[in-house]
Amino acid sequence: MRYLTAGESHGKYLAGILEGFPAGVRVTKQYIAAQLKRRRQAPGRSARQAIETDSFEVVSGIQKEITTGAPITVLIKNIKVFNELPFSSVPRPGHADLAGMLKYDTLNAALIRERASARETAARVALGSFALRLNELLGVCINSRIVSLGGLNEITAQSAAVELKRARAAGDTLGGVFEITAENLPAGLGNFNQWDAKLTSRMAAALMSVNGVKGFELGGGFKLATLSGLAAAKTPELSGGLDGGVTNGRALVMRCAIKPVPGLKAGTPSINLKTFKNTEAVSKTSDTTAVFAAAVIAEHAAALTLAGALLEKFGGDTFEEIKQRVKLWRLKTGKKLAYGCAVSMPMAVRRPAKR
Ligand code: EPS
Repeated sequence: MRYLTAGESHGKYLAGILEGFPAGVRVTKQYIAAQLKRRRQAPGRSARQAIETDSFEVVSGIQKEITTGAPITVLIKNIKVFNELPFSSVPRPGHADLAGMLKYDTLNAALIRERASARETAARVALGSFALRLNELLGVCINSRIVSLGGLNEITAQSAAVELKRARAAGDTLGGVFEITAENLPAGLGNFNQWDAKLTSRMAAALMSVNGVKGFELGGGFKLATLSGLAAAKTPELSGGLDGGVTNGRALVMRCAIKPVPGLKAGTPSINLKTFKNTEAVSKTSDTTAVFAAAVIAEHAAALTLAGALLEKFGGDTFEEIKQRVKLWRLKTGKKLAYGCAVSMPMAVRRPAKR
């Protein structure tokens, strides 16, 4: 299975193509819309999200809401469209602006922002909805939670709202940490034979590709490095569900650190690359925090990678074939696994989305 996205932040459409997805998976329009809404309406979003509706069309690979096995194409319509690209020779420090201007040899940062913008992740969530659904139907439950916001732990809806209001009023932004879990994964996904076959490196790549992510931890992560072998042996769940890059039957637990959005309403010192005069880069479209939206995006990025790993092991053209193989495998490995919520869990039911 592989996927690609295309489209600019203020172009007419965002597009995504998912190839190698099996036939026979029911994915409703409401289900995809609910996932896009979770991304769009996450706390801490900018005014841009109030403008966008993420109205979309699945233009191939599906008939009457059931996948056909052909490549799936999703088109998402942008509401805020630039008929003519603006010009700005002032890069926003911390964004892709300067690196992209150097790379593509342009004085126009707007050209770079258009594709580097996190708007692209709407297309990934649309494609990821298919993968999330496949995981669910095979009993794999992928979830996220916010671990910290702006250095504060134990975040509730109320405490987050207070922090975000304070940051917004100051023209400031906040980073944070989110956790992604995948429960009830069959043991034996991924492979230790090659570096790029390890599910560890594939999950890290998937999650670190989410805009703004600067840190990745699997299971105990950096804490594990402080334990002795004897202590670590008593807490095997700190391996995070992967040993040798292969799922071991425990829940997969990953954490990502996301930086504060660097584009500030309060402005950041920059330079006009046309005049070489010092100036302020002021960002009006930045989120106050990306951590809540990133957690949703990361669920979908994780789902795409895990769907790929499931298809590798249990491959097949139709959902029925895959389902039977997963069932047999669970019966076989379940007897050998003495632990975990996992193996005996019934088909996972996922929270908010209507099917
Ligand atoms: C985003 C769209 C962006 C930003 C934000 C998230 O809109 P624009 O492209 O107009 O700036 O609101 O993106 C970033 C903070 C970023 O770093 O790219 C979205 O749809 O997720």
